[in-house]
Amino acid sequence: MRRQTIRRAGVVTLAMTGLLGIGLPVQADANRLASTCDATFFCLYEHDDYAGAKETFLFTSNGCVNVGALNNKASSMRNTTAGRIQFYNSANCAGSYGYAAAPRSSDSDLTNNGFDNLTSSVKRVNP
Ligand SMILES: [Ca+2]
Ligand SMILES: [Ca+2]
Repeated sequence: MRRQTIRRAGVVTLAMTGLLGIGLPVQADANRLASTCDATFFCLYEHDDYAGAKETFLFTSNGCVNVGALNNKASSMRNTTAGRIQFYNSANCAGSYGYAAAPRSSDSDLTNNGFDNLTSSVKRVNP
């Protein structure tokens, strides 16, 4: 767990260094938005380390949402919500969930949780 945290910190540092190298403020803003998950959102990413396409979910209450473009493609996630997010292999949160993200947590690689490229729906529940 500690090792993962350190690795994540390294990724953030690299991303910030990359932004410093960009001269145009507008472009830097766009990159920063693309690489983060704004507060109260839940975000799935196509690749490890929050790379590739991103799908953003806004949960206004607890409930289930089917994954769209990233169905069976999500490889990392950020949960900035106060809720726990459960990951399902099937649509409509059918069956039992295969992975759960704690409130305000992130995971740069879902492979070690056995849930890489499987997520088809997500459900927010009380932590
Ligand atoms: Ca993937
Ligand atoms: Ca699936």
